Amino acid sequence: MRGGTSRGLYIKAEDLPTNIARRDAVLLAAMGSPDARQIDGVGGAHPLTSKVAVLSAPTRDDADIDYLFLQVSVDAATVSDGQNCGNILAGVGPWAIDNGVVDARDGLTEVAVNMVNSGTVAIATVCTPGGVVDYEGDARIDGVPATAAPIPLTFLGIAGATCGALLPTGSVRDSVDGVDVTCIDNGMPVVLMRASDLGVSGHEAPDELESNATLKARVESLRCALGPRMNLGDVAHKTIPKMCLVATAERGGAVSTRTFIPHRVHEAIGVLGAVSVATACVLPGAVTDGVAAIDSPELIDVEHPTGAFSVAFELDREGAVISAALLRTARTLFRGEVYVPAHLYDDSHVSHT
Ligand code: NQM
Repeated sequence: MRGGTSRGLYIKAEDLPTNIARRDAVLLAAMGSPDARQIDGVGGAHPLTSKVAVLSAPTRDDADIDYLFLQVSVDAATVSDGQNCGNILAGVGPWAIDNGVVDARDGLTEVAVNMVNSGTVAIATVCTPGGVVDYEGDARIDGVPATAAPIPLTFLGIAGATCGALLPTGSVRDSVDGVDVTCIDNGMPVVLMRASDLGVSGHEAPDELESNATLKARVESLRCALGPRMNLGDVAHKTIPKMCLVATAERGGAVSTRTFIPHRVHEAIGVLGAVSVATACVLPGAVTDGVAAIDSPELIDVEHPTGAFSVAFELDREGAVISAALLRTARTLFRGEVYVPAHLYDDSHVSHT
């Protein structure tokens, strides 16, 4: 399925080996990793198209389905459950209904998804006229050419979901290696830095930033220094924290972003990544102060290389974020079986219906 601006395999947990090492070997083979082109698998040769949703019956009373997100590396033999993915999440509601896990109503159906990676619940609202998922519609999200049915997502209680605190270093702004940063986790651990502090405008195209070896090395060195301070331990081989360069908005939004995820630069921005960035924008003292233009703290437009991402907040009286809502779309692309070498899997294949 395409989920938001990402694409991945949606697999029933029961169709995968229970042993984690075997499961990971099967997923690496299914995607064709490690290989920069993923030529021997179904991965799309980019972190945004090398993703897996593992789906199973809910393990908590307030959820309809469990969703474990796995990031399959493209050019390394690693599979990580260390982060969430709000884009792939967008496909989980429709998948749950299409696969009989959730009964649809006539009109709109709310699906409560337990995001196993963080132990938090997201609510997805799926268009279900006549009790059937409707993927067609007029909703447009930047980074996806076609329109589709809207899938609003609402996140509650995601502050510190991974790092244990919204501001895991205990401070809204830190200085590391001469660079001011804001480390924040409102659903995704993100380090915000002003692009100008790193010698770039923050308006460059992703491939231009990716080919800047000096910048990449600097960003990675800051990331590895900050990982332990964000309660993430040694992050050298982890996909978090994400590293986000912020600059003044170019198209009337609140702020412009370029996000290292962490080795490639996102063509857009991750869902929970955008929620974390938008949250920093409404925090006095963050590195976005003087960079972000905030018309209303309840609606923050986070610009990215292919458009903008609107995050709507419910705030308490003190201005603290209670919940975040945003719009995604999703589409089923293919339903079938993906084959892996027989020695990896008892019956030589893994099905993903
Ligand atoms: O932040 C990419 C994506 C993501 C993650 C990444 C995401 C999120 O665009 O919730 O969606 O940052 O690795 O799919």
